[in-house]
Amino acid sequence: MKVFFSEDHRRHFPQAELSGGQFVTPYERPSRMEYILRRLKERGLTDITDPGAADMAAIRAVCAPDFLEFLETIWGEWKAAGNAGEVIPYNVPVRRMQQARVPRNVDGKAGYYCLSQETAITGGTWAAALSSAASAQAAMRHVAGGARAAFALCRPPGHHATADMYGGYCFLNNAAIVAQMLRDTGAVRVGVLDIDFHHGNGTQDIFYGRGDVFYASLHGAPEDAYPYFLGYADETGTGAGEGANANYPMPPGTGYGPWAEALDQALARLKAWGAEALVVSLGVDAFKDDPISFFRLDSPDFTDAGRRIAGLGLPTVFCMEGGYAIEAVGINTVNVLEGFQDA
Ligand code: Q9C
Ligand code: ZN
Repeated sequence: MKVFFSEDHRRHFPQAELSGGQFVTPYERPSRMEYILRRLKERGLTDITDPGAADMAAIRAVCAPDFLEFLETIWGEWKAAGNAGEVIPYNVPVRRMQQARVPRNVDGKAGYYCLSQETAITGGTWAAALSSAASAQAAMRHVAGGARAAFALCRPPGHHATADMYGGYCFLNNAAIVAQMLRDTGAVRVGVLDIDFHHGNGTQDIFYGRGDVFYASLHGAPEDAYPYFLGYADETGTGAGEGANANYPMPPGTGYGPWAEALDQALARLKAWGAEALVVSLGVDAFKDDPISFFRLDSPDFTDAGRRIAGLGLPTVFCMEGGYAIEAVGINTVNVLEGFQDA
């Protein structure tokens, strides 16, 4: 399987993540990529290509223009305003507060586009986010050109980002950008399968009212897990999208038995719906030792999951999402790819 990856991910490495009332070194850190690359090479997945520049038109097909301009310019404005640290807004629009008008003030503006304040923006964030989207796009083009599958080793991840908000370590929704590109190049029905531990609120939100992209997600139940405010089983889509959204929230301690049952159900839904191409939001934070998650998957379970996903028989673009047990993140990620390949 071909891999697409850009070293420009390194340009995003904030010092600060708000966690437990303190600033800590972010869980989502550049070394994650080193572990994955090392494992890819160990297992002979050595066909790794730099994606080159991002296709901006295909990003604009999903993201709001003002949000893209915000991501590109906020660092300069933040520094010009005399701020010493990284971009971290201190408030965001919440219940019954104005959500239609964008503030001029830099703190207000950053809060407006933020959905979760653990995620800091630095001088290199925009370039890194673009390079991540570019990897996803190159993987998509490879699959559109006839390959059975490709792996986009994306960093930063994407599935929490909406068309107009960043957060949860995400800035541009790579999986959504790829799904839209697949639609625009001929696939009538595109499935997105999200196996990251966290609910992909961004991907769900982007396609919630649409009947041409089916979003299915396995994740920690919102009562107990980030992003807390979306991801319930009764969120089934709206309007033309009614019936094209399927959530499988699961409680703390969930092991591979029930998780794999949910996976099979999600795959059956995608198949019955008639998906012609598949995007997989490939997070491996469902792993038992993940420091910020609560499922109990073991490394061999990821191989089995890859095998089951291959059973769908669809052209598949894998986009890297989360996974923070960095010693095991390479093994678990590559296990999914190998399970898929060997099926
Ligand atoms: N105290 C992805 O996996 N909450 N994002 C962290 C740490 C945010 C996860 C809490 C988790 C975001 C792509
Ligand atoms: Zn995650």
